Amino acid sequence: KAVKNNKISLIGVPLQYGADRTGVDMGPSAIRSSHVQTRLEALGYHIRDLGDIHVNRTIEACAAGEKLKHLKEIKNVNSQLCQVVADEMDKGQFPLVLGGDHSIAIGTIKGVLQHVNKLGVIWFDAHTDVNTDETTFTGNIHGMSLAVALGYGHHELTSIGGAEKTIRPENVAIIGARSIDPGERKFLKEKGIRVFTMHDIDRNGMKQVMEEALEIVTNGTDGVHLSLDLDGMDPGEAPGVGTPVSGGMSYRESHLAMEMLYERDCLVSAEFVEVNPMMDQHNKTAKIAVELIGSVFGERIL
Ligand code: B3U
Ligand code: MN
Ligand code: MN
Repeated sequence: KAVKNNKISLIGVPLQYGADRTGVDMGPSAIRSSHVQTRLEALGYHIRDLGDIHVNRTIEACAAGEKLKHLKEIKNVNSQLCQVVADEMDKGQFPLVLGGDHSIAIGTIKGVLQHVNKLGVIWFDAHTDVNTDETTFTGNIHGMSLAVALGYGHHELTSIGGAEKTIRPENVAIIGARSIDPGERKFLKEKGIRVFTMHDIDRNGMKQVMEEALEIVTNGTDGVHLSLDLDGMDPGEAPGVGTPVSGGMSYRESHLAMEMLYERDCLVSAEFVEVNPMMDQHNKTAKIAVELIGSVFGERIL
């Protein structure tokens, strides 16, 4: 088995505050209803479903107010998530986190970093999520989570799980980007983060892009985390996302990326985020999420 660990813990995070938009909080139930557990069991994995992390839904927690919207509750949820992910890895479980908006990558990655010192990250997304409190136009924390994992941004976020626990820019590969803010452009350039844009995928094909990306995330690391934002895919195929951007990765390209990740045998954790059933057609996007989960855990056509 190429994902050596055959014990998976499912962790739902019904968080929407990072996207400041309703619907994405229903992502975990949409993915569960699309039979993620039986699909993984059919591949020979043992699944422990931990249920959902508690998200406070009172008016106070919902109040946006400050520049970073819903900072307090997002910090609270991510701190819990960090602890749960670390605890599961302690028990030898593979954490598979179901979002929820992409701000949950903060808690997932910080949790994994309690175990894996040098962690590579594949960030599959239409966006690059490297805004900080200083560069953000929207105040939405889901556009900041990769920067936080690298150690940049608001102290309330970078301090989760310990400010010293960070990933390194040279071991990050962003795949599928096509919507990058000016401040993010500057950040990516300054830190030397490798971005495989849709242009690169069009020009060189997903096979070459993944070969290069896998080299970056495995070089000198002890494991790789997959952070997959469903809006990386083309909204024609995966319409159930909060911030669709046209011109995304196709169904086949996305599966190829997952299959190549499985073959490389490097994953230690994964998360599938931004599934928004309220924007979806017949739960199509949650179903695609489950199919991609199948591929990254070893499902093959033949
Ligand atoms: N970069 C923009 C837009 C955005 C980021 N992530 C999503 N949308 N899903 C921002 O708000 O930071
Ligand atoms: Mn994202
Ligand atoms: Mn995105």
